[in-house]
Amino acid sequence: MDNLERLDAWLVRIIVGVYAVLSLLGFLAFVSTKAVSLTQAVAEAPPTGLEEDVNLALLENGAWIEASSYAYHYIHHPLFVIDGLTSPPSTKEQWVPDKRSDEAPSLAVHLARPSLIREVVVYHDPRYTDRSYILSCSLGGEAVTSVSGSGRRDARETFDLACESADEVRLDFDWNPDSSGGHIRIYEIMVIGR
Ligand SMILES: [Ca+2]
Repeated sequence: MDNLERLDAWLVRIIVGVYAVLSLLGFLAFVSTKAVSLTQAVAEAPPTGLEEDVNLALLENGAWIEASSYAYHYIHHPLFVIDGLTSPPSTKEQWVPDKRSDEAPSLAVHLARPSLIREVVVYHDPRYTDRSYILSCSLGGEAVTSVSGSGRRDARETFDLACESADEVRLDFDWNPDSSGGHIRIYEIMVIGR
């Protein structure tokens, strides 16, 4: 009987030990994951020869997103920046990079076709103030024009970013995620052109 009890005790120890090791491995896999996001175009490009400027950075205008990361456990997906809502009903609906894993956050809005860009508008969550970024437009992956974030704390930042032909607008951040200002929270990016 004693031998049987000892065997049971060892079995319990082995099962608990294996469970603990698997839990630790699962936890390490979770915290080391970097949620890169690459979306697909779900709409057609606007026609060429438009008579008026439009917001080209919209899901419904064929735009798509490439983000270095997002805070996936809080569901701050980058698609929120091209959904057309600049003041959404929930603060969930903003892009936030993943502080745990992303040392150099970037967000690219790919346009459905090369376009004339006159202006870019960035809508920040005004509760947070990080503006340490370079905003650029590119064609075929080559930067055409770049400007720096204003450093002001306005919720709405406007850039006269004249690009004759570009198919991408991107923000590259230089951040310290542990600083008091190290919060990147963006509701929307508008790319005005035709
Ligand atoms: Ca939005």
